[in-house]
Amino acid sequence: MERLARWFEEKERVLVMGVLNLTPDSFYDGGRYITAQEAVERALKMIDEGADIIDIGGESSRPGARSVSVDEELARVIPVVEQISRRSDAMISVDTTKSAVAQAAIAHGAAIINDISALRFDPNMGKVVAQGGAYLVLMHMQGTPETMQQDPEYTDVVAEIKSFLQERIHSAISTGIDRERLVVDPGIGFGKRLPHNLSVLRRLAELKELGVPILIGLSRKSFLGEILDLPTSERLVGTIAANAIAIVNGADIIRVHDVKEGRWTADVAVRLRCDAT
Ligand code: PT1
Repeated sequence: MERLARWFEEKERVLVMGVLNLTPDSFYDGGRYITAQEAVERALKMIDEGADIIDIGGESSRPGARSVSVDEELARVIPVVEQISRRSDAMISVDTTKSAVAQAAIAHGAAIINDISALRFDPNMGKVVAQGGAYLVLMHMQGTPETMQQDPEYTDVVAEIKSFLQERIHSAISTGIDRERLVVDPGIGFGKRLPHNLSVLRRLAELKELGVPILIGLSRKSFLGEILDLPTSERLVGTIAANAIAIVNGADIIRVHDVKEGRWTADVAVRLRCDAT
């Protein structure tokens, strides 16, 4: 819990969030269910490789993904949260839009709720996060995961994301969440075509004006596949290149599948910011 708090004092560090998917249909490492024990081992390895945060997801949000029931998501996520928090002091984040999952996760040791709907899908989410004293990631998405890639359109993508996030920050604060506990995320690949994703990464400085830390999740996403004409398994170098630029442009937290490479990218790129000492 203390580590994100320290971000506010010591800004010359980028946090690395390692992705732990508990879904059988993840876009990169999916394809089968992993057991709780395998998931915990994977998390401990990511922590050893330099992850500051483990982001645990029990429902896929990739384009076209199907939703899962509360009971199924609880059964996948909670045992893993509980065991990781028992065996490590890394921060635990839970990628969920459901307040029941968030509440149980916080009770079992999660410090961050990563809500890709930014409090829009479950009316109780704000209250649960406020009462639990957790951090909250507010992410931008046009549409829903099922429909978001059908025909995303913007007049000015960065201005629209910025005003959406500003409104969601005010909404979160009005439910009782401290401003100091908020993180924003422009939602790379969530209702955005290639030029939209590129504009966001080029113009991240405009989102810095919101005054809260910025999380970027671009690891192995399809915009890299479009540029490189390569499948997810071959997108690591593109991921590193784009994360380095995102960090130079102001990203504070990067969400990655490949933690060792993400850690090295972060530690070099943060030193190459114009205002680095
Ligand atoms: C993200 C994110 C997330 N991404 C946050 N949480 C995913 N805060 C899940 C593609 O275009 O960026 N930020 N949780 C994964 N979602 C996607 C979206 C995966 C798009 C792949 C694509 O390939």
